[in-house]
Amino acid sequence: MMKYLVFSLLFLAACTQSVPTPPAAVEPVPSEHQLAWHELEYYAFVHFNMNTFSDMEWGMGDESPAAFNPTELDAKQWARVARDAGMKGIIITAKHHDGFCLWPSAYTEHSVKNSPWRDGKGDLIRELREACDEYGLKMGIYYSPWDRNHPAYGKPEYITYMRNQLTELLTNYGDIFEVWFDGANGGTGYYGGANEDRKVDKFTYYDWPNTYALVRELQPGAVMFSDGGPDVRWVGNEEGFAYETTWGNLMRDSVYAGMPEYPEKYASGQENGTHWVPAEADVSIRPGWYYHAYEDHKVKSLAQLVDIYYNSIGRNSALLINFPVDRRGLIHEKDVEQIMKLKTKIDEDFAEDLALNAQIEASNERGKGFEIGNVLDGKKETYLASADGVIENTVTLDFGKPTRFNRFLVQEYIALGQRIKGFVLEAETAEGWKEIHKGTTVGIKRILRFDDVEASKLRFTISDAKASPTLARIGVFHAPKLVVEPEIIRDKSGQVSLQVPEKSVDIFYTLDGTEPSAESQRFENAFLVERPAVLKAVAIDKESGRKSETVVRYLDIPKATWMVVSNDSIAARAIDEDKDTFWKSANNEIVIDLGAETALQGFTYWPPQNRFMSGVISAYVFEGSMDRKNWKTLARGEFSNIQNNPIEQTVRFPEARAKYIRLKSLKTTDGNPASFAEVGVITVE
Ligand code: FUL
Repeated sequence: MMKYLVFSLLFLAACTQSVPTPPAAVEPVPSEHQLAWHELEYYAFVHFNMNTFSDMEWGMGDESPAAFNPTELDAKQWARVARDAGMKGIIITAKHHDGFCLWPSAYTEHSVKNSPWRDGKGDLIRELREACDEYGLKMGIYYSPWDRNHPAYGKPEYITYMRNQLTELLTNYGDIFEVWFDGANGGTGYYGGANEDRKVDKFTYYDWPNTYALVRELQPGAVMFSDGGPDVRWVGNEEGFAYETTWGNLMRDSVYAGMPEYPEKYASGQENGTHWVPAEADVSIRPGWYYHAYEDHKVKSLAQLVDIYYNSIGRNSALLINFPVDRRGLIHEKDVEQIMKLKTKIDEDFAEDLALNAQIEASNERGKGFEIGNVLDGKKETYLASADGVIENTVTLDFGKPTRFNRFLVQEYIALGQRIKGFVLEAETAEGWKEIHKGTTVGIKRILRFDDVEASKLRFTISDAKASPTLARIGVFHAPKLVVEPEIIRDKSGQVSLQVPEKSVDIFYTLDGTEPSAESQRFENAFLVERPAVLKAVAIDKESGRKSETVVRYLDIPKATWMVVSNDSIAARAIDEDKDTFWKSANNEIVIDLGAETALQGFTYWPPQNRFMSGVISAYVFEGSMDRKNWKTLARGEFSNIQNNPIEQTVRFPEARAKYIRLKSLKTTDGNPASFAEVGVITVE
């Protein structure tokens, strides 16, 4: 009897041992709707609204609804493009800062119902809903808390208005997957005719806890986005780049939308963050968020889009790429071409998973159900886990023969929390083991990009983690080479050179607007461009003949004779044709002697490009003079959204002649003296 009992106990112990339990969660963990959102990974933003017609980035709010009149609007075209590009949803700017509503809201006259579009009977949110349903996409809503049109903005009544509108949007248009709250808010505006500056306390004014509760009640499955979540956070820049170290966790209660120190302090998340608030990287396919015909040749190149992909999705972030839908109401042909090139390239890069042909083992396995095979089974709910207390784990892949690769993909099982905080990737080449990459975080997905390696074995070592680590997937790929377009560099005298990151290519260019090919002028040495011209250049791979995309740049007159009128020895940095150097002007202005009387049609301004720039001009006056005594105002206005998107600003005005020009700052984004990275002129129409 005793023997039988001991035997049964041992048997029981063996049984319980052979069915290990999952590792305990490491808090915080994603909620169910956040997990569903993580699956989307890649989706589209559409900026289309009043700004499309006023040619602005931030309308003042005084625009007439009569101006909103797309001629060929087709939401199905947007949905088709997004679906074909591999995107899973579309977020639409239902209302931007200027307050114009794309749906016939019952609470304002400032909407499509007073526009000529569809005779005032249109409802763009409804059209997009139908298009998304037809193409199997999810729909999201961008709603700007800031409203430069509404008379009550800044007062408590406006919060009621905002909630009424959210109720319309979140009740009448089916399931919404994401509600996007912009951090940019408060400032000058029309405000029903008051035309004044209205500051709000961004932390308290919107009573976010109750606004969030309303959204949650109306759309329980939706995630809410803002700088500080509550569900998804801003990545902290508008370039589409997450960070080497990116946590899903955030000290959420320390953050609010529009917080000035957010990008620097919080955007990459925190190891000890209290809530799960993963990153979303938002970026426009063109420099601006809204359509401007003058950016038709500035659509991002394939190389830029590929960088964005790897630096967002490959760094534990979702990716939201914006299409500035044009005045016809269509995604522009050029934008379609580029987004489809990205799709083709990414499909090529991940066409064959070499890990599937390898023998794979881990230095530690928790036991049955948590073995290494789970990282290759294509199922997201199975994963490798090590025993409790075992932090280090090394996964080795043996290809059995020298194998060429240049991408490594790894995923944690994030339902149990993000754990890994240190790893090393090594390969056994003909010269022995070699380190490829040493990193920190992994999260939902990490993709490492490196030069071709030929090796028979590959080793991924988790060296540090918050608790015994989990791995849901490992993949190894050999992506075909991407021939990158040349970079155009011009100096102050007008000399132009063309540079490429790789030596194994030839560069060809044209100056007459025609498409460059192997028959065009070959670039050997720097050349002078004296008159305004459109420069087009390509790189062609010597070995394969593969051609890069064409890079196009408009070059205006050289700055050879220009001088900044200032005693400061570094003032010339503002006209050195290098946007990476800048001059901070103590008196908030720059005066430039052009050296000769010049017929001007406009000017350009590059704000400083360093990471934590200061003195970025947001409101300006631009003047011209023949004698530096009598000045004439040629343009005056604001550079909207320049803080978040510090790109070149282009301002055109009716032709005027001047020998001297003066760009005066009326306001900088941080109140510091104005900085000028580069000032230029436009001399042709
Ligand atoms: C920013 C806004 O100010 C821009 O206009 C744009 O909507 C971008 C996505 O967010 O904060």
